[in-house]
Amino acid sequence: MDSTVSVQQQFSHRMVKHKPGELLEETYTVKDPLGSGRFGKVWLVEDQKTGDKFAAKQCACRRASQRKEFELEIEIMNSLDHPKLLQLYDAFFGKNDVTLILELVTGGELFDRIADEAFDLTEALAVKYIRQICEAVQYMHGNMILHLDIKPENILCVSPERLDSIKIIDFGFARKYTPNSPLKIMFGTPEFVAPEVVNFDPLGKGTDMWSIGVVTYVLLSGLSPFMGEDEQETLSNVTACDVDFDDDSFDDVSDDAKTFITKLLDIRESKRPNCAECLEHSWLSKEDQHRKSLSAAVVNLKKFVARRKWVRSINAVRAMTRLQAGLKKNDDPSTSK
Ligand code: PIT
Repeated sequence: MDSTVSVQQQFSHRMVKHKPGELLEETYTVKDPLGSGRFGKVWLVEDQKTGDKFAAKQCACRRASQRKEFELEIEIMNSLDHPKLLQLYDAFFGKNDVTLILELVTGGELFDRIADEAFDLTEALAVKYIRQICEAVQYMHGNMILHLDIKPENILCVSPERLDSIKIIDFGFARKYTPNSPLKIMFGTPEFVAPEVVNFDPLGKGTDMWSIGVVTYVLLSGLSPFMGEDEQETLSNVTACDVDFDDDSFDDVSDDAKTFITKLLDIRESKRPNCAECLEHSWLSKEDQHRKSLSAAVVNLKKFVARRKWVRSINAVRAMTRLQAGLKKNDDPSTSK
């Protein structure tokens, strides 16, 4: 079954080479803030010549190693041309910051929209979302790229009028994958990372599939399957693969959906279904079933979204403190490189 959701792309895919930071202000005018996250602030900007609107993500970036990370992100975005993956338009490297000019989407974060009062979440709609995520990730995996940070914050709605159409953002953790040279990295978001990330074992395509399983679980229940009292407990719940569907909010969720999630949350990376297998799974192939409203999930999702925002604001303060500490250190001639 093809995705029933087609979207227009704002511009056709471009190969972006970064330009000097001084050119940024000559080319774009900053309008309104669009949001913020781990990645820094995102602004609505306008091309001064054409009036075209874009999103601009700006990050403080002073070290050569941080610049390398952005070069990799640009290289990866240059190789990804898919309507469900946010496209890169332009990039500027300034003295102390990096700015990426990105495709503009205006619908905000998917989970924020679902937690809205009037939103009628059904399993049929969840199927539509998870299909789009699987199609996008299938394309990435086909190009031997792992996303490695699939989580609710990185799923945006295309526009307030098209809340059924989404795009995946943030390729800041994405990596090229070569089966014979094991990729071991320790990053990501505790609630959504796979056991092999926590255990520092080799990562693979299955690592993203685990995160899709967690996102599906949260989408259908509003509950976070591995959430503990603190980060340590969350990570040990992940490595124990300790997951159940006991909560009342699962009463309205189909067995088909639970089987789908269980297959993805397999402790063995290589045993998890890939995107093609997910798209063929009976839960994802019957979009027109399950029209019942998941009202318990929406109630829980409101709490989930509020808690995530709190965690993110704490992390933003921590990042700022680290940044300031780093700046102080750099000011000290005895420690600067
Ligand atoms: C938009 C609208 C919006 C946020 C974004 C884009 C953010 C995109 C983004 C892209 C990345 C990344 C982090 C954030 O690493 O509200 O059009 O590649």
